[in-house]
Amino acid sequence: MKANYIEHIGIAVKNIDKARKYYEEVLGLECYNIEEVADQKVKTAFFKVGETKIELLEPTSADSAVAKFIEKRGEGIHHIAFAVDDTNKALQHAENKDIKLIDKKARKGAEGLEIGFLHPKFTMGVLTEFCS
Ligand code: CMX
Repeated sequence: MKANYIEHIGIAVKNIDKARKYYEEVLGLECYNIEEVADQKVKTAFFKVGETKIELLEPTSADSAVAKFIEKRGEGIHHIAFAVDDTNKALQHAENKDIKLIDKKARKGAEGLEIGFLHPKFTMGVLTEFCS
């Protein structure tokens, strides 16, 4: 298993409409997709920066993982997602190395990707996502 590149960086924000102005007006990036991921209780906005994307995450419900994160830590970097060839194989590989999985199996995330998360307590505090 080898992570191919950073697919995206997830950033928790309170309000996408407000936050996107910084990415558009200061960094000159273009928002090419806004999508709600009902399963994760978030609204997402995507910007491309070279091969990598920035994913803004706004909670759509007070009990979403992102709402909890903002309440506890404030807005900021929420997770790093690595592109892998096969999310299920990458999850299995991590588990074999004693990393606790949040997702035992890949599931559908934004942009139709197969995604799976590793627990931040086992990855030096960085919530890590695999996607393929
Ligand atoms: N990065 C690093 N650490 C995090 C974290 C994050 N994003 N979110 C929570 N933690 C830490 C907490 O600070 C806490 O640490 P302490 O015990 O030292 O205080 C610990 O993990 C447990 O956190 P918690 O607040 O009690 O929250 P939960 O256990 O309920 O959930 C987590 C934490 C990571 C398991 C949960 O947020 C999760 O399942 N995340 C994966 C799904 C997700 O994040 N979806 C949103 C994005 C979806 C998308 O990109 O489409």
